[in-house]
Amino acid sequence: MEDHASSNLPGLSAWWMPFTANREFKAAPRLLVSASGMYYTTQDGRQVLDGTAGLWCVNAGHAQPGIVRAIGESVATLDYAPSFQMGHPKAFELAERLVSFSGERFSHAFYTNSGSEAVDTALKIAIAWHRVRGEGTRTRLIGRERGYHGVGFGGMSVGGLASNRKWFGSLLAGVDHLPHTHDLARNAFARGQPRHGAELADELERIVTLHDASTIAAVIVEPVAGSTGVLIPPVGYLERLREICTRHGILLIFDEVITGFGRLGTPLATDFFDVEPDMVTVAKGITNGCVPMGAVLVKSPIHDAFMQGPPGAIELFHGYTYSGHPLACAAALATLDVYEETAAFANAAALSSTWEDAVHALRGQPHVIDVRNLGLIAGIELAPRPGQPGARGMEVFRRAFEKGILVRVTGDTIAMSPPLIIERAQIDRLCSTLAEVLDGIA
Ligand code: PXG
Repeated sequence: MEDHASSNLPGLSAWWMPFTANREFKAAPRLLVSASGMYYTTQDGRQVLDGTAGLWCVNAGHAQPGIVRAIGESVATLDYAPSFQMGHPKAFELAERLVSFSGERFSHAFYTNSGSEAVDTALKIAIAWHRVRGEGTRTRLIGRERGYHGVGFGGMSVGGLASNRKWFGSLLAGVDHLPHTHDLARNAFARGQPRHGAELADELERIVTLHDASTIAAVIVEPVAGSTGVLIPPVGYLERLREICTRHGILLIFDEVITGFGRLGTPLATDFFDVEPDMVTVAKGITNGCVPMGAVLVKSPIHDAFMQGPPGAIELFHGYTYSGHPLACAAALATLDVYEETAAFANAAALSSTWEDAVHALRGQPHVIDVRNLGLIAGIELAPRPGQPGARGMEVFRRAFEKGILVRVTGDTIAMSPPLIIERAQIDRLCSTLAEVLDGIA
């Protein structure tokens, strides 16, 4: 086999890598050079089983021919088209597809290029919506501790991960946070939704009392929190948030950047939980990770409230050069086709109990203090090494990669979210490799 490591390796210095320990990585790089189905191929020619769908995005598996073809055809036909006062057919076609994908729960789509942009867009729409309806005092945004909503100033501000916030100054004013729902004492090793914690949603009542509903625009939460290390909502929690928001005229936004497109075996988490927010943000799986794209799906009363002024007036002063990029729209349309043709969501739903059994079999392995799961998501929380939070998790990640599986690690929680086309034998391999790794580390 060709020695990739010594032949094609570019200089590693110039790229300042995101969310990466740059110096450590560059001393011992992990480079991926191709991908197909459930596997990555590394620079040194190894096959790595993808336990994370890239970064929660390649839900249909890698290099799906229909998507690859659509992308090639699209760029050769219409490389770029402006979306300000102009349009192209695929952007309209995709919006209609997304509306029907959502089961008509949402009536309109606004395009962005990432989850972060989708979140900032949704927050801006929420504030502007109250204003167009004459409730311009409603500007406060409520997020949640341990929430992750990307890295724009809006998303960072409503997010609840201290290390993503503390470096960047005063963030947005007028933001408050719900408590997170992680409760190992009551819920450790829960299968599916944990039983305890619905009452934590009542904290929203306290926040409303403190600030007054007339100052609050929106609440944003991830229905299942991913980046923080997989937190599954307690039974009844999301329902209660919905009820409190409705009672006080506050918009509820579900950030479905990781839960959208089949992760729970349904199109959206809103279908899984049957709790309807006013807006959802999506990204990642919308194009199977092939082309950057995000979107905000909104209910018709939100869209329609903006359509009141003179018809020649711009209704929303917001958008991106690449909103509705032809390449992204073509990729998304082909991705939706592939999800349908392969019955990917049904496969995820059918496998979720096998997945649950497999990951819960890791209970009892060294260092494991919790296992949590829903749909095709799992979090395996390890006890941290004393005085070294995250060190044990990082070692698991590195050793697992050496043994041919890709997992994600946040602090000391291992997160897995494989492509929805995963097979039983591959689930077994992910879990047995993890068990070996856990056995072998201090
Ligand atoms: N919202 C949520 C819920 C996310 O999970 C974003 C917004 C931001 O999306 P963009 O496209 O701007 O990155 C995300 C992103 C991880 C991991 O390991 C998760 C994300 C990104 C990178 C790593 O859990 N989620």
